[in-house]
Amino acid sequence: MTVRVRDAAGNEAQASASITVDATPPSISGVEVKSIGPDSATVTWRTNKPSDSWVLFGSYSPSETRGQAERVTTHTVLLYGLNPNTTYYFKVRSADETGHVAESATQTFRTAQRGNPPTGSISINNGATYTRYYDVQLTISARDDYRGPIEMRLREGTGSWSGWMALQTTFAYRISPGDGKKTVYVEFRDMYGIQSSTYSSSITLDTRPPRISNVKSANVTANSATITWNTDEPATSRVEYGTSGTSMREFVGERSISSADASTPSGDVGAKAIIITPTPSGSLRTSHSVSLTGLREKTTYYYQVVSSDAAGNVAVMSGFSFTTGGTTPPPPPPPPPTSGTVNVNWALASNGGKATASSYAPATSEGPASPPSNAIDGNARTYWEASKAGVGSSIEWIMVEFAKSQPINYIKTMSDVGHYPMEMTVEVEQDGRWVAVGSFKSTSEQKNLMSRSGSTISFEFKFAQVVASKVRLTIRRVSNPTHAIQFYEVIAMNTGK
Ligand SMILES: [Ca+2]
Ligand SMILES: [Ca+2]
Ligand SMILES: [Ca+2]
Repeated sequence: MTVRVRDAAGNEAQASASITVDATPPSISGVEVKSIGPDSATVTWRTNKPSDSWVLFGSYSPSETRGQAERVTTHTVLLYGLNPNTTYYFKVRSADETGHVAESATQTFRTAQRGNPPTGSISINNGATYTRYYDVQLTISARDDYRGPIEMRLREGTGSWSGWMALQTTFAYRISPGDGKKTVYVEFRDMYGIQSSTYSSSITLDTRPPRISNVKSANVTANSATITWNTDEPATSRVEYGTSGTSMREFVGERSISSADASTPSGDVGAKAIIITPTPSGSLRTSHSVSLTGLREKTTYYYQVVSSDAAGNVAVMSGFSFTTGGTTPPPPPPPPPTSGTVNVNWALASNGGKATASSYAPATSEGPASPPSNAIDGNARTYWEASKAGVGSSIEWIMVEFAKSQPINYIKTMSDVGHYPMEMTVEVEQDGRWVAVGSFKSTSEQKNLMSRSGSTISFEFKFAQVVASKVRLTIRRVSNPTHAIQFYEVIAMNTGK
């Protein structure tokens, strides 16, 4: 293009310039809809020259607009906030720098269904039945029909839910203290907030070792012996023995768990938590019988019994021995009570005795209650046990009331080796007043009254005959301060001597 000018005087000037005139709009090709989800989709297309990127869309007609003004030839526009399972109408629009606009034909796409809730699973300690630690390991899995992040939340028992957190397939979890069954629940939700049903797994927390009682050796021959004992819950059977009281290197019975494991603590062991407890290899029972064979004749063997419950809590009771070669005949049984007024146990319930006590251990998952009536039922395996361990600053007592006043000169108690009194007063009631007929406060006083048979500790009090209707035993200290006082039987009679 050229411009020529002339003024009134006839002077002429000339100027030239050139411009490019683009009269054609961009050409749109390759319109595609990708990544169609329940609430979003991506629209892409190409243009033959740099142009801006706009998508007009709506569920009835293209009414909303999304895009960007930047001029490109490859266009990508994300549509979000869409409704699931809905048909959308859309067209794409691109304008070049001179404002020439191109538009595609109107097309449709349909968003995905919102889908189903996640499904999943949970297990505690790989499905173990028992644990002795508060710290456990959860194994969690979850699946969803949409490939978005899954969240989870946790709850124990009737507690409250945790906050939602990202799915973690291995999760260190702390169950609440207190022995018993613990159930952990998990729920999941997908990225659309659709919540799963509740899944759960349970494990039984057991932090208390078995209680061993009634340890006896029997059938001792020149080269064999049988050791029997009881536990108050199903437990393993193992006898460790040797010819020295300090080195019992031989054993018979359970192989996996020995007395060396008895010192491992239970419950809260903090950073040292051993998540998975060892499993006993042998079967679990409450009545134990282990035979020792291949023994040397006329030899004293020392032994201890070891029992582990299913959770791996180990109890050891030691201090026993026997001598092979038939040199240890069993002690003669005590004479049976005779009729009349001599050698009749007036404390016995079947003779009208009634027992009351300061307290007694309630029933637990480990065993039945230990009411004072157990101490006068004539059964040397049932026992009264106070509810508090070690007695402490208070005292524990058991009182037996006879059916009527009786002459007595002898009182005997029987306890388990871990549960016998270290300080005890024995009183009888005469004319409404309590009168002491025996007591011990120190081990030297105790020694004269005490005898032992297997794991049973007995105390015998002999005194000048009195006529009484009640007997009271007051205990101030227990042999094992972490145990409660226990009496298998209380006997009160007139020996006639
Ligand atoms: Ca889903
Ligand atoms: Ca236990
Ligand atoms: Ca009893």
